[in-house]
Amino acid sequence: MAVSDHVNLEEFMNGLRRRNPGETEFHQAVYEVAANVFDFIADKEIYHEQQILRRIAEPDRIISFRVCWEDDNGNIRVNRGYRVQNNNSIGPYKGGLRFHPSVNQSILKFLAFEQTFKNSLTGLPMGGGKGGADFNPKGKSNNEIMRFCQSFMTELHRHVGEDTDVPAGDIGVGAREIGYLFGQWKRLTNKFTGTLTGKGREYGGSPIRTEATGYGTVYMLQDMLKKAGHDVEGKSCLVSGSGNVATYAIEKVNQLGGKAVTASDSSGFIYDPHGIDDERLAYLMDLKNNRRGRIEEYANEWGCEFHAGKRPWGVKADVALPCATQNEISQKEAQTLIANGCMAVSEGANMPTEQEGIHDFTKARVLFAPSKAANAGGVAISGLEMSQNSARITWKEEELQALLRNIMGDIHERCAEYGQTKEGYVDYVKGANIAGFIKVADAMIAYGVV
Ligand code: NDP
Ligand code: 2IT
Repeated sequence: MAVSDHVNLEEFMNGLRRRNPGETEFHQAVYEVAANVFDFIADKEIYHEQQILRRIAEPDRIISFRVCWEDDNGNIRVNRGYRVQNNNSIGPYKGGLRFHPSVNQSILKFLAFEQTFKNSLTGLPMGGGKGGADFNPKGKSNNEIMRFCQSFMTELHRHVGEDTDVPAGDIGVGAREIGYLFGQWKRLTNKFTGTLTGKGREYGGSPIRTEATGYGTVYMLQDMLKKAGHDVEGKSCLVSGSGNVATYAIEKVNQLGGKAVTASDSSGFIYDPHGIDDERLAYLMDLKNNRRGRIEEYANEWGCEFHAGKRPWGVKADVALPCATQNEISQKEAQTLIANGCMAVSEGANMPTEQEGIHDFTKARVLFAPSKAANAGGVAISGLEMSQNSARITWKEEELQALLRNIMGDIHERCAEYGQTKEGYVDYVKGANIAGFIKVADAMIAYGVV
């Protein structure tokens, strides 16, 4: 086929939209990658001929199943569970499970697609997958959570395994849920293998897996700032979310001498000009992890502002760290951040910035680390949890801390290599997409048509 006969980006996206009607998050995630990859492969015939991007954007398989469970009042409840196994060209499917009422096929397909590139960027042998359920953990008792997890795993166990597909946590799935899920997996299979990551330390979990995503997001920020001649020290940071990723991002900001002034949940955000220092962060972690409280309680405890129903992006600060969920920075909010002098954004959440917002950040030369690079530290330590489980050993915390720092440094370098522009600006979005793509694409070519 002559190069001029190739489908162009618009034709490719039209086909994708036609084949996946209504799946707007999935379209958005694929577009972000395709826009860069089409440029990169313009003169690389093999990637066109082999239809590589079209194949990566068609999940290997999607498993969808009913999850029945009984609530504390004896009512039968029904949810829908999923596992999207996107691509296993460079390793077993790997990616988290999300329990949230908004979960649907489009969201999990976008997350599994993104995960494929993210896992490639870590340099570890992991393919891309994601799963979850439209189950709402809020207000549920421990016993209800346990029964839900057991029912969910009763179906999922047929499709996962240490060399097949290795789930982990994501929104609504933390240490407690992983414990219940792993307990049921072990019971059903009569095996003790590293089939889930993010496990408790007593039963095969890796040191620093809990901290890794948030820490990694701030390491990425640190490396971007350093390359541009700046430092985290003294920088004010807007953080959204108050879960796993947000709280450990705040911890690392504090360690590096920065100051986090906001945190949020789905009910609103708190603005604490004093900074969420270690004492206040310990309170926030206890509030969220042990008491499962709302962010407003933080404002009452520390006498600061609570803005109900709002997101933090209108506050003036140097840096933004979105760590809650997808599409939580609109184009308008991106423009407000730019107008307020925000110099860097590192995405802890998956796809938190709308496409047009990313465009505006790039145009304004804001240092912008996209999620597939910035939050890859979590899955990287998951990959190392798999290694430790296979070898039946546990590495020391200091070793894992150093490995995480190195992996994030390598990711930054690879993104900078492929994202360097002639004007001297680093387009980290482009860099992450291309660096993540190449390894998966070349493995697929090696396998032939499968
Ligand atoms: P948690 O469940 O621990 O925390 C999620 C936080 O985000 C909560 O504060 C929650 O508020 C808020 N949130 C969730 N959904 C929404 C929404 N629709 N609107 C507003 N706020 C919302 O999840 P994580 O910290 O693990 O995950 C946060 C993000 O990071 C997600 O995008 C996830 O995919 C991504 N991520 C997570 C990794 C991990 O290792 N855990 C790894 C890489 C990425 P509320 O309690 O009110 O719902
Ligand atoms: O989005 C993600 O990278 C995660 N939720 C973590 C995945 C994992 O397997 O650790």
